Amino acid sequence: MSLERERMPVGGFIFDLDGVLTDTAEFHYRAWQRLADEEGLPFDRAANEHLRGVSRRASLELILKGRVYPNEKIEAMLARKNSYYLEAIRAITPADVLPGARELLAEIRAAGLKTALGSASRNAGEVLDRLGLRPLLDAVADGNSVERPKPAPDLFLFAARLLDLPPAACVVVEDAAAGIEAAQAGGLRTIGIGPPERVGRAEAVLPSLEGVHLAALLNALEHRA
Ligand code: B16
Ligand code: MG
Repeated sequence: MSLERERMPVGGFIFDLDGVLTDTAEFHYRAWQRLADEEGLPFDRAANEHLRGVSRRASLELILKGRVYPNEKIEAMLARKNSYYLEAIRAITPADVLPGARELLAEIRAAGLKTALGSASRNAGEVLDRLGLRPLLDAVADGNSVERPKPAPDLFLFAARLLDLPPAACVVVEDAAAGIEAAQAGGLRTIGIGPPERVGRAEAVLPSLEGVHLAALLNALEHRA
């Protein structure tokens, strides 16, 4: 007797941006480091790891570690960090798509399944355009789409609605613990990209999308489900 639960067939994939389709983490890191240095706040690469997939405001709160500033100062710091980030992403080109990602998006669509972006970034649209990935996506959900950031499920539920699919028919591909948590809270399927220490809660884990085909994603889900 099989104990396996009946699963809804996969209808689409929702991809995170930073850490999955491209590596904007380095640009975020440099922008935060510059702000932290100017403000005399302790910050380094290890601290930056905790900001993966975390919204801009929540990231600043983590950096401030309970230090209290007037609201205007907080808003000014957020704007300054973003201006440093925007300056940096002007250098992004289609060559900055992570290995395997473009091919995988194209393969998923050729197979008749849907693709969406599910990124916490409010700058995701600009990054997508610079990468030349927009034509490979059926829908874009980003930091401007919903109020509550990851780990709330809202962003991925919004993306599933845009794809006109039930959450259980969508697979979220994520590199951040907050993103896996968000997807699971919304009842979406999950594939983690990166080390198991970070994304081990996902149904399946892959080191990257390099050389990964649709069949491998579906197989990985089946064997961990
Ligand atoms: P922005 P993702 C996230 O992107 C980044 O990982 C995170 O470091 C950043 O703070 C967040 O976007 C917000 O970005 O400041 O551009 O709105 O991984 O969800 O694609
Ligand atoms: Mg990410």
